[in-house]
Amino acid sequence: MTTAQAHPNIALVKYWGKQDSPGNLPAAQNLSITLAGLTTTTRVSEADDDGIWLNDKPTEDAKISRWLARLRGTFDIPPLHITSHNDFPTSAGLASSASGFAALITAINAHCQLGLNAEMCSEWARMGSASAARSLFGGFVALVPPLWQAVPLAMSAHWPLEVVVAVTSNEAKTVSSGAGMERSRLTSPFYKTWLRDAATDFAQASQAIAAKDFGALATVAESSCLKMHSVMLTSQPSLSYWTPASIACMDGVRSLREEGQDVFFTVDAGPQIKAVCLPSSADAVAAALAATPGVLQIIRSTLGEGARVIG
Ligand code: 2P0
Repeated sequence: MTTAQAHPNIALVKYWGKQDSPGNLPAAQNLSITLAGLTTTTRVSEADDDGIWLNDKPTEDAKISRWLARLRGTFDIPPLHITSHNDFPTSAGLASSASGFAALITAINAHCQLGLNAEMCSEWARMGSASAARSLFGGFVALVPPLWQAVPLAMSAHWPLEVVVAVTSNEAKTVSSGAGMERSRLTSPFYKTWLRDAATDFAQASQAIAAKDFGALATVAESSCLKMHSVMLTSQPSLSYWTPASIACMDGVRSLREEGQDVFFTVDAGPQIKAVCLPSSADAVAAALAATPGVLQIIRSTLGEGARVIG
């Protein structure tokens, strides 16, 4: 039996849309931070047949089954009993598929002695869920061409940012990210503009991280997030992920910033708000978001490490 852990990551320069080619490749480079405060723990052991338990419930997951079949096309892997547990809401815009595939390939790699290094694990994780490639690494992480294996940009200690997650719904999303991206690629009039801007956003964010320039990172990260949601909203049918509480939280973050706090927001394919801040602002940000009507739960996190075997 082998147990691995991985954390979700949140993109500060988002990707939304895939390349029209095999390998589950993002259409544009993207950049994330890994969150210590949310954890997926995955255990694999040999069994007579494959079986997957997600959060203690037996699960039929076509995505995981297809991915396992592909892995078995390259490696000799016996039937596996897989259990995976998230200590945070699953499939609700908190990147559980990212931590899930990162923990799974890390556990299988160790258990079945596949001999993959972290970059190769990242590539396999990406084939399960593109954002999962980034959860192999901690701190600040890039997912870039030509290899589309994640690349660590900086360790957490380089710039120990904090993240306050405001959970505004525990419902699983109705349209998967993959299906939503394809809808946007085919129907949003803003899709091409979105892809055109990605390289500039990526360069600006990388420079801001290297220079620890919070204001510059805030500007480019909020811009990337809002451009992605503009693409989502202008898809047909529209992909509208925000609740009234999400909008109230974004307004709250802007007000906090006007009051002098170092904070910006980012939002993924779900209604949760992630407020990224300097440690000196984290208490004020958490208090303000906790007091926002419609916020169900606050999760606070520092930046975390990459996927690893724990036993
Ligand atoms: C991101 N998201 O860059 C963007 C922003 C959500 C919004 O990557 O189809 O898990 O499983 O490969 O990569 C979520 O989508 O999609 C995602 P699949 P993925 O973090």
